[in-house]
Amino acid sequence: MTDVTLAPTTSALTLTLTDVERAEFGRLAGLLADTAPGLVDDPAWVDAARLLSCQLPVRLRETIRRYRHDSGVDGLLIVNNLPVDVAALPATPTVPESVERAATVPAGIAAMMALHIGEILAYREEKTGALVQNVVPVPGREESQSNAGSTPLELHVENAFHPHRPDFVGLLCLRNDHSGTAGTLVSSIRRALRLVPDQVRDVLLQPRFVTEPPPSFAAGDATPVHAVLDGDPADPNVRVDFTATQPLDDEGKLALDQLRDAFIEVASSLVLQSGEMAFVDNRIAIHGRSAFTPRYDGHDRWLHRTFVHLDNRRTRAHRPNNGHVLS
Ligand SMILES: O=C(O)CCC(=O)C(=O)O
Ligand SMILES: [Fe+2]
Repeated sequence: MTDVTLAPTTSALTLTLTDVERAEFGRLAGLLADTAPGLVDDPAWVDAARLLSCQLPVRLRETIRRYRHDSGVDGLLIVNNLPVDVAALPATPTVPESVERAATVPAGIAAMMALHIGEILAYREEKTGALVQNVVPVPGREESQSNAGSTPLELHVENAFHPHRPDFVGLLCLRNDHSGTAGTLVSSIRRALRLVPDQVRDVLLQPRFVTEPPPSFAAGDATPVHAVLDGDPADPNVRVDFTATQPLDDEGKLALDQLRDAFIEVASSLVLQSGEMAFVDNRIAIHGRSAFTPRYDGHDRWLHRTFVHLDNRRTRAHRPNNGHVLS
């Protein structure tokens, strides 16, 4: 990836919890951690998390409601001062495909946030369908174009190849990297579109592209031919992964290159620190990650990732037992 010129600031919907609100959230996450059977992927625990999320501080619920209605020009929600106690964290995991099965306080925070925005989900073929996944650097995977890597991760819509890709991606920071500088790169089509000439936009609106599954998927087929932009041409949705989406012709290739340049020009780096959580609207925003240097000493960068859908009925045929895992 080439160097990124950072936009001066983002206009994300941002909320910093007061210490009283943080303590309230911490109490709920504590109750959830003590809820039987203490396993994130258990339906009874997810039910409890959904109900408890209705008791979150009212300012947080108002902010989430606004975000769900319209995620703004950046498609971003950022919540700061969440009750993550760094001193109480275990060592950052280092194994491949790491997921959070235990109902810890941070897992409860990530799950309650996701469940108040919408329906939490995961994919059977990705990280064994775990609802809360660990984003951590993995020894030997430094160069991988996945969240186990530590070289720059190219901008992408999450699971762009999938017919039921997430509507939102949540990233809760437990620990940032040692230098405190690793950044989640974010960019949105609402900002980038004005830099895309009309004739290029018209190419991107046509079905002239295919997208492969990412390396995190154990199985899956490339898409049928699809458009990169769809919906209202003046405010479209985007479906692209700049390592996995291939143009079918030269005009498509040129259009994709110009789109990438536009995204990079308006991108921002979101340097999440412990206790900060971002949601990215996966319909209008794309994300990636800067490079960083892992030490594999137990104190490396560690995020919890969750996915959200707004409408469970649309995927019912793909969710056995009306559960949260798409197969
Ligand atoms: O590490 C990050 O900040 C984002 C990685 C990523 O793209 C993901 O986990 O989906
Ligand atoms: Fe991603």
